[in-house]
Amino acid sequence: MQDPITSSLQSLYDESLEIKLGYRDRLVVFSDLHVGNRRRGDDFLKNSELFMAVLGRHYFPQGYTLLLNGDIEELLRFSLSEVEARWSDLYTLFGQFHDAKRFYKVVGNHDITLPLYREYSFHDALIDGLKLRYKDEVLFLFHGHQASNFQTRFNMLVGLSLRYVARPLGIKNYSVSRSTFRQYKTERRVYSFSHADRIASLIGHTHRPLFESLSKIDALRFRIEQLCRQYTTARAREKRKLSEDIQRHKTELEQIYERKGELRSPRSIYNSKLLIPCLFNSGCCIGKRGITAIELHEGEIALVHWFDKNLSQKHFDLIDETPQQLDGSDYYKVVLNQDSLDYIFTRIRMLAD
Ligand SMILES: [Mn+2]
Repeated sequence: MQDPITSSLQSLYDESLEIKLGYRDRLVVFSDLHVGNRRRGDDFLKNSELFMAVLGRHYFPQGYTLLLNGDIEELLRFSLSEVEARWSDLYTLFGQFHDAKRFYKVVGNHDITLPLYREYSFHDALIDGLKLRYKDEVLFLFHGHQASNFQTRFNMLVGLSLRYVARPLGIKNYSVSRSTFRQYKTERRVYSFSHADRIASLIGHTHRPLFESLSKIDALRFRIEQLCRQYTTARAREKRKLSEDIQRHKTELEQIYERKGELRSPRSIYNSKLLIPCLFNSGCCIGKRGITAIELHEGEIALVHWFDKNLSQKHFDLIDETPQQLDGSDYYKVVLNQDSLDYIFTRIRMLAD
């Protein structure tokens, strides 16, 4: 007997559109823009120039399909007409992808009313979820609020309090989805569902980037362990570099704990003995240090971070890659993590019980 949340995830999966993802197809996934009225209090404002440059000067000319994975318009705090009027430049960019038939827009809990607006420019692009078939495997994309009972049941109440209490007081988006405990519960449910169905899921909603089911804390711990293992068998001259890498990752991990407080820091989401790499999260576009996204191209999946050099010198690259500059601008991209889809699906098949 399935619990109500698992069965609602299953029907969402069954009812979602399925398309093929070929080796040559390129897809970029962003979620959680929370676009408002372009004034102080609009969470999107700070990264908006960066976001529009990245779409217009990188992903569009590079032939990417754009998938917006929910909570794009902040309709719990602003009206759609206000958002559309203030952000015509952003809508023009979306329109380029839409006209090129390279556009999907998944509905989230903060823009859940979009399908009611028949005159909405991208009405025909709205979906609840999307199944990407890569060879015989499926990568399932949806916003993620479906896995959180609090959100689904009390969305209207949250809307009222955000619009009538938070907005006049100038309180920014304090979405319940970001409370550590709810984040963790949502992630764990999607993880179990994906694990049981032998699929990989890609969500947003919690604003916490995940790659192969690992949060940044988990990924750092994992990496430190791997490096320590390598150290024991490394040659003398490699040992120095390894030891430096271990120290650097340790410092980074300690900084996260200091910032978040050890007890409050998100726990690992997997309770099985083996980690199944079946859960991905593109993060969000309203972060202090820039925006994160998931890219799919040439059979690979990558978690990337775009940032403005003037605002964020520090970029947390786990694979020591040199940042890629966006044609002469102050905007840079680092690949936080990357892996082949074949390898990910092989592990899902082999490791899931
Ligand atoms: Mn959400």
